[in-house]
Amino acid sequence: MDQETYVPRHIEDVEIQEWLESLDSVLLSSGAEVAREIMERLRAHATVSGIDLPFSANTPYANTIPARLEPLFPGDQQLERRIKSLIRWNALAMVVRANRLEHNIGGHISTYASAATLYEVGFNHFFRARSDSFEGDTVYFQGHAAPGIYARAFLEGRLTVQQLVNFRRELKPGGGLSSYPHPWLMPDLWEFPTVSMGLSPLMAIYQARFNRYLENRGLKPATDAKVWAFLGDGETDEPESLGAITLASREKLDNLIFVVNCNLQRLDGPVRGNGQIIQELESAFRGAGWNVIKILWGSEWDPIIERDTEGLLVKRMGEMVDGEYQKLVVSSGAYIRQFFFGSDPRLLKLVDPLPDEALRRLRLGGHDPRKVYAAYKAAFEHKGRPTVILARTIKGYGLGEAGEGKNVTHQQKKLNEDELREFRSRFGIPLSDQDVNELPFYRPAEDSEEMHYLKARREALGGYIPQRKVRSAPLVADHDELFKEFFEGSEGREVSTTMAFVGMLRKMLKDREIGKLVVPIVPDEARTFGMESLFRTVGIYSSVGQKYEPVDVNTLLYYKEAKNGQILEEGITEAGSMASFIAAGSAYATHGINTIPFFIYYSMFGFQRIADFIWAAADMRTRGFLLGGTAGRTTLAGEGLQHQDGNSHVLALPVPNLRAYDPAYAYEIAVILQDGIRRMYKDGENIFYYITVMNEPYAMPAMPAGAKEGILKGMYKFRPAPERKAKLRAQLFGSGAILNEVLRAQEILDQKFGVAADVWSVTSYKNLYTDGIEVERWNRLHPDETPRVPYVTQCLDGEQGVLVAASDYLKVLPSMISKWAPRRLAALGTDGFGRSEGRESLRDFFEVDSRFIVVATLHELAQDGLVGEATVQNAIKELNINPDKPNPVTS
Ligand SMILES: Cc1ncc(C[n+]2csc(CCOP(=O)(O)OP(=O)(O)O)c2C)c(N)n1
Ligand SMILES: [Mg+2]
Repeated sequence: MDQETYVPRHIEDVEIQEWLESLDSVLLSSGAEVAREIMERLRAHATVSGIDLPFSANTPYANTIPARLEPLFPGDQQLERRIKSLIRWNALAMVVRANRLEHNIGGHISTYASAATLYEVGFNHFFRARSDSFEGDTVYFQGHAAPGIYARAFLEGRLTVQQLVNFRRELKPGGGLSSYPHPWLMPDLWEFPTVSMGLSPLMAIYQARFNRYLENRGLKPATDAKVWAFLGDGETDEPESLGAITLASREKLDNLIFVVNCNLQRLDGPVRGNGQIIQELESAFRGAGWNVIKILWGSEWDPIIERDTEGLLVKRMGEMVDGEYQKLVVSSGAYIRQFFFGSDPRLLKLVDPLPDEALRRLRLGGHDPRKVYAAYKAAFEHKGRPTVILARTIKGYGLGEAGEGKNVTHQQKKLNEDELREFRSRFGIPLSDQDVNELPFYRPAEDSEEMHYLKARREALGGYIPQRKVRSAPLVADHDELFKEFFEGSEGREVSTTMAFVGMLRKMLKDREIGKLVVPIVPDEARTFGMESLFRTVGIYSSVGQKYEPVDVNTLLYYKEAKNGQILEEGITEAGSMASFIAAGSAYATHGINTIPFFIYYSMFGFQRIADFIWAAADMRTRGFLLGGTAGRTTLAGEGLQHQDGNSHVLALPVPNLRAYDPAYAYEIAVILQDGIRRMYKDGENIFYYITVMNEPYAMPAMPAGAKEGILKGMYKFRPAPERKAKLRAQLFGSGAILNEVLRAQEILDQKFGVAADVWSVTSYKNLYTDGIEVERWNRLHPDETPRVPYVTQCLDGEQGVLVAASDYLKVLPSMISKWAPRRLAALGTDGFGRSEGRESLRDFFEVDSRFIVVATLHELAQDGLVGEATVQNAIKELNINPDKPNPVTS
């Protein structure tokens, strides 16, 4: 057919009517599924017939669940409202009181005020607690809504008045409450730190996926437990928030529910003043394959919407930008009538019967428990896809003049007496005008209807949440046998520490006790680290197994995906891998399973890129091992400025419960791993590990006797000077692959310059530093007791000679321990941008090779007047060093 021959014509109303009626009749006789199938077929038919249908991931600006399909609300709405009102009050009182007691202590009222119904419907009907017989639902609470969660825990009898009074003043006698969810600070209550926005949505996705991983690997039974993540609409601007949503749909995570509190505002103002954040999010999530449920309008709108047979109202709703919607929130009923409905006389007619005040009271969907319940139920029952609920609310709901819908509302934390009274009356809090200004926390009598109801609901759902508990039993074995072989050295065979680590990993995977608990995590770098043999032996986790014959099926190490595969091959996402690490490393609490994650990645893309996740992991008491692969600014050759890592050991310093090691030899790694497993999984310490591993091959020596303690503490003497009677003496410190340069320097110094140098392996500057500051602190606070001695000082006591340290990281690492050394310490390191070069050139460029170590040693001796300057001068010449070479720090 030639389309050109058609003359465009007006579509007759009856024609449209016929189509609509036939769809209605299908819907009535055969249901939504059949109707959908017909629509899909029609769409396909239209496409093959050459009709160009516009793509739209959006549905109209209307509730996804129409009123007629709403389930019955199973609770007592009146009672639930009274309970919710008390929680609202206590949350508000807590923040306002804290700010009266301590000016500017902060806290948030308006976030919870907008989200109260979203949480309360969850607490009363959906969130199931963890118990011995059921793993429970996992809930990520929006960080800034914490006051509401505390206020509920107070009603539940789980927090005291004292604690509420001390909100944000945790150090006061009797204890207080942390500003936001922090398991480190409140380990019995909070499970997940959520306040750095964007982290929790991504963590929730990987948590839901990890739950499936545990099921598919037979580590826990399959259940219908859900992961709920509550986020702000402004929060979705963080790239992490939406960054992994396709993983959730790809993995068919119908155990995952996002609830986005769409109050259309963030901190400064509207999220999308000139657009519609809800529609934007809908298309992003639908496009990614999620089930999207919008709850935009409350029940009061239903009869109006029903009267609108022409669809004009939905059209008008879809035209308004969020800035206009926000304006309606702060406007009178008359304004709403004129501005919103007044755009079309037919719309005005729809609200004719309603007085202005009723127009002001038209609730939004997110404040209507019936709508919220309907959405949660649909999300709970949805199969095959994750669900996101986009709930429209008002920021600062109920604050009235004090901030409802206003741009300043996010920061409102002080209400005057009138505003408090208004809030009290609005929510029917039984407090007199006099009392209200004192901001008492209100808890109904134990035998009141409210308390009975509240407790009965939680009992029915298995107990209280949030609640954090260590659920796993400690490991029992000591794993001596497992690690023994690595203490023995490679007998001259050249291997890298990465290879050595992979060897240990392979062995751990076979261990009777920990084998099944090991979770190797890798972001598309397994081949780089020589881990591909594990593909075949333990398999790559895939929730669908392997639907294809891998291209390399005929090889020994083929790419094997399996439903019970053990490796989490995450693809190129350090953030996602870290989220898996967190899920696996906190399963000892979440699931009572001691999974031991080993997340190995390109070291430069760790702390540098995902430090905030690492900080959250620390807060969460996550256990496990982070392995920075291809580490060392000069050890990773060729890759240049963006890849060569001389930073991560400095960036690891701030994380208090992280133990960071830069080991040189296989036995050092073995000692650290064995001890780490013991400390974390047997003794239950809340620490985790960062270990750098390199790709430079060299012979691995056997462990010197008595080295274990020093390896773990941070330094030990690896090779004493060959000639101990020499007059010129030095103590040299090396770490990681640079230790070999130090050993070469030791030889040159001995043979060419008559300097006897002892060589120390410094496995952890962080440990030495932590020990030093702790000893200093103790001595400062205990002046009357025998002073303690830092470990560095103990080690160097009586050791003679000048001190020179070299590492593949910034010079600040050795420098920060120099104050506990008996003398000056010269530090060589790799400050500056990397270069694309070979190892030798890089070590020359950064001045950390054996020649520079020799020169630094001689220079130190010259400073002490033990050799002449000419000796240094000669050495520079003899070792072929260009003294006017570019400065690596600034070039
Ligand atoms: C990564 C990060 N950046 C900035 C902040 C500071 N901050 C706290 S709340 C907020 C606005 C939140 O808006 P939204 O996500 O819409 O939450 P609402 O309070 O509106 O529910 C900002 C910018 C933060 N907590 N985390
Ligand atoms: Mg918001």
